[in-house]
Amino acid sequence: MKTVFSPLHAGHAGNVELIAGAIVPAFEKPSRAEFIKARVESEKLGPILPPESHDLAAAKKVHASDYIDFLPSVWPFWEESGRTGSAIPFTWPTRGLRGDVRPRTIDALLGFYSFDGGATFVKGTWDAIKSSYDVALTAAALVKGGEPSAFALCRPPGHHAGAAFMGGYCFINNAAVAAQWFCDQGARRVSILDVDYHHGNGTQEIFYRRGDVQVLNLHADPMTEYPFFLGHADERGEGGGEGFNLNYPMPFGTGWDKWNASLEDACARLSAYAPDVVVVSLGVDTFEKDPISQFKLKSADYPRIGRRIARLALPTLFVMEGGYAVEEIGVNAVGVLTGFEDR
Ligand code: FKS
Ligand code: ZN
Repeated sequence: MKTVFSPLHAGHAGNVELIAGAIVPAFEKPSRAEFIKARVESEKLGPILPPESHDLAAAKKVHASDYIDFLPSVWPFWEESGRTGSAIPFTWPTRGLRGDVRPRTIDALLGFYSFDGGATFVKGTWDAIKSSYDVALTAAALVKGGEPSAFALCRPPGHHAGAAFMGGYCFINNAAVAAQWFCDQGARRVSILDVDYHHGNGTQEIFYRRGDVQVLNLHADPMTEYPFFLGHADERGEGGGEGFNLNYPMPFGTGWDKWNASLEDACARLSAYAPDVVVVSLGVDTFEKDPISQFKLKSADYPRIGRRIARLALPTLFVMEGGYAVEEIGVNAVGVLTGFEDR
């Protein structure tokens, strides 16, 4: 399997986050991607290719145009405003406030285009976002070109980013961009299988009213886990999308047997939908030693996930999302891919 990777992810570094009463270095950090890349190399998964540059038209098919234009403007605006440190959203137009009027200052705009304080900017952030987008589209083109599968080693991740908002370390929804791109290239149906520990709220929002993209999400129950406000089992799509969104919320402590039962059900639904291509939002924060998660998957379980996905016998694009046990993230993420290749 070919991997697409860009070193530009590394400029998105030194970010901080607010968690459990403390401001700490963000868990989503450059070494994550480097550990995965090192494992791709040591396992000889296949060649590692640089991305080709794409314009932002494909991003604007799933995201609002003004939102995409905002992202590269953040850092220059931040500096013009006399700021240093990192740009972090902190005020949101929740219930009772006006979310329909676009304000003017950088602090206001950061809140207007986000749902939490988890998507933060430093100088190199836009170039990293853009490289992650290019990685996803380049890997998608490999699959479209006839490769049975490809690995988009994206960083930053994407599945929390909605049509017009960032959050949870995510800016551009790489998996959604790729799925839409497959549609535009002639795919009649696309399935997105999101196995990250957290619900892919952005992906769900983007495709919620569409029947041409099936979205299957396996994740920790939002009653107790981030992103808290989406991802319940009764969210099944709307209008033409009715029945094409499926959520599998699971409790803290979920291990392989229970998680695998959800995977089996999701795979059966996926096969019944008979898509032309599958996009896997690949998070490995379901791992037992993940520092911010509460599932109990073991390293030996990841190849089993890959094997099950391979049995779908469909062209498959893997798009990297979360995973924070950095020592093991390479073993686990690449374990899915070697399992997929059954070796
Ligand atoms: C507040 C603590 C909340 C945010 C967890 C984000 C998880 C991101 C992810 C992704 F795949 F997008 F990377 N924790 N600062 O793993 O779902
Ligand atoms: Zn996650």
